[in-house]
Amino acid sequence: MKNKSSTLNRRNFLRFTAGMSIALGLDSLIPAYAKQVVTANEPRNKGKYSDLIDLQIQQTKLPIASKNASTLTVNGSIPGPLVRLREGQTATIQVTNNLDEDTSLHWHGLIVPREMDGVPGISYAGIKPGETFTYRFPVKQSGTYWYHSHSGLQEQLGHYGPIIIDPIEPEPFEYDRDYVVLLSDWTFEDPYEVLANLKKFSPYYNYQRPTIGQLAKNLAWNRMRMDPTDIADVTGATYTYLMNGMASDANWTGLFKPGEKVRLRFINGSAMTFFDIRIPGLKMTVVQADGQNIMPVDVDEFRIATAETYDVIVELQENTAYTVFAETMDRSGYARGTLAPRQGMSAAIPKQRTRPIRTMADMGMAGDMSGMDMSGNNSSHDMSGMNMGSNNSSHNMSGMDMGGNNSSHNMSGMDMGGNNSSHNMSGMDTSGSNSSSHNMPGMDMGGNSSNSMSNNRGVMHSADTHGAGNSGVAMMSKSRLDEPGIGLQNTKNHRVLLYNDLISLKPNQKQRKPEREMELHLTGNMERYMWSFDGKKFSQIEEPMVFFDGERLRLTFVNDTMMEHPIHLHGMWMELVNGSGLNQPRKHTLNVKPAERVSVDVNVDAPGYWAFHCHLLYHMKVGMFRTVAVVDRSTSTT
Ligand SMILES: [Cu+2]
Repeated sequence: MKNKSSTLNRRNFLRFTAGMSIALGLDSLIPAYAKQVVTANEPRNKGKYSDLIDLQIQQTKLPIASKNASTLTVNGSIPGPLVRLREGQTATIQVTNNLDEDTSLHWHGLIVPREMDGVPGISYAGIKPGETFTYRFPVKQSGTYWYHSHSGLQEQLGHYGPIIIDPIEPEPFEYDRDYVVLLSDWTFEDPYEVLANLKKFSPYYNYQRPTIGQLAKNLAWNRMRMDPTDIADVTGATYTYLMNGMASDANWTGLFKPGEKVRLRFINGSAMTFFDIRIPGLKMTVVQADGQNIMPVDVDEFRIATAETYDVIVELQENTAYTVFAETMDRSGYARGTLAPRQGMSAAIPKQRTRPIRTMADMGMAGDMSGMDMSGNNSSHDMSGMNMGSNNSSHNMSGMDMGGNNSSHNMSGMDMGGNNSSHNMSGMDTSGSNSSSHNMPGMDMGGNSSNSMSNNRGVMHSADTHGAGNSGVAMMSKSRLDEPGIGLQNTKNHRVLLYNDLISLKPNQKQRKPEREMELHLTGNMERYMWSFDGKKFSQIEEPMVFFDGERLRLTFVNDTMMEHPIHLHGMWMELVNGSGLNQPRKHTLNVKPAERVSVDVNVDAPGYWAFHCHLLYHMKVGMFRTVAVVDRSTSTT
């Protein structure tokens, strides 16, 4: 059984001997949804649910982008097989470890008993070589989810796959067929080598950055440990981006009949990559986020953070092919597939857009100053009330070069620590941001509460900047739920999904005012490739974060860093506080933008220990991770 597929050159096999695989009996190795040409997911009709699902974790040699890859698979394919469950059933899933190291399997987004959550060291001891672990849990929800290893860097090697849970109640939308579209990133490098490269030199994979020489000359940038081209830590320089396990030239294709509605279940199963998804020529109606029904939103594009899922419905009227285009946030690559009425058709692949550049708002500069009138006739930007924190010297932005390649864009007149009231920023490159709509909304200049410019006041960072594990601290954080995210601003006549668009279809019965609030800072030192919470890596933490059983807890995340972090809480839902009243959407993974302040409410109802972490694999690995202990308040000593 082990390595059964090692001699199967999967993609070439498919490409050159299409159709023969069935005759040879090898077809069963490839999950139906991940075949090169698909007519629909495995059936969603009743009675098709296995009583026992068998998953084999094994080393497998597969071709990826026509090259041989040493992968770590579930049942011999990347992604692994579709785990299809039905709400209300009890799932029984056997996972066998055929590796010579420990493994594990976590059900991402599923609310399961703590000992079934699959996190080594927290839920259980992991699965030893040669062992089989049997997961058994009641299925209490429905929607699109995924599973992956929670051991080391195994996930990067292919240890992941999709989950669909069919609901008991009929769904509030209709479609004729559905497809899983699982996006991931593959590297031919050893993942530990990737991590070592990042630790040695964090911009290792940022081939688009300004040269070292340019940066070295610019001492201010060095002091700030910032680089405006830091969009992704790991890029197309090493990654091949996959759609259902296929590189773009293999062109995963989902078939449809003109006139049909097709549901696409997008899953971001990547280790480190944010994708921007569009299907030129089609509107997408987003109907679920993280497996939860939302009020339908028609969009042209949406960003999917690592570990999120979005379900969309598209209506295909024309007898023509459409490209499913998943461009990476840093524009260094893309995954691509096709929806077509017939096999072998394809549509144009869109031109890749230019790489975005971090803005003042991403750096937590006073509000978003990109909209400031830079024309020189405005001398009233008095920032004398701003508290820049205790480590003033690192926030000196003189000589700051926004473009990285244009020395005339500097802010040499800016003195953030002093009382200078004439901060002339003329010449500042606003990186193409809209110059009229962002005029410093509600900026709170040092705690003056009489400021009522808007309901989205920035909040200054306190003097405690969390030590050496946190550098280049965002001084001002604010809500960014109404922003589509970097690189997606100013898209005219092109609607991009916002977190503010996510409104739960049904009101939440258990919603009430939170009794307690915890503020947690997402912190990092990019230069040393340190990522943490409140400045402390997991290895520096002795006590878990304590949640009290039965409480409703507001968690407020403040991102002190210039990178996005998709934050994942195990065992309990996070309800996004986005102004939708009783219809706050439930999220298992929340993308927190640079310098963003965002809150979620949690009904704490799952006693025991749970993982809580950034879902960027290397961020988690180096320490952006915590254990949450849900304890009885009366027995707690804290
Ligand atoms: Cu992170």
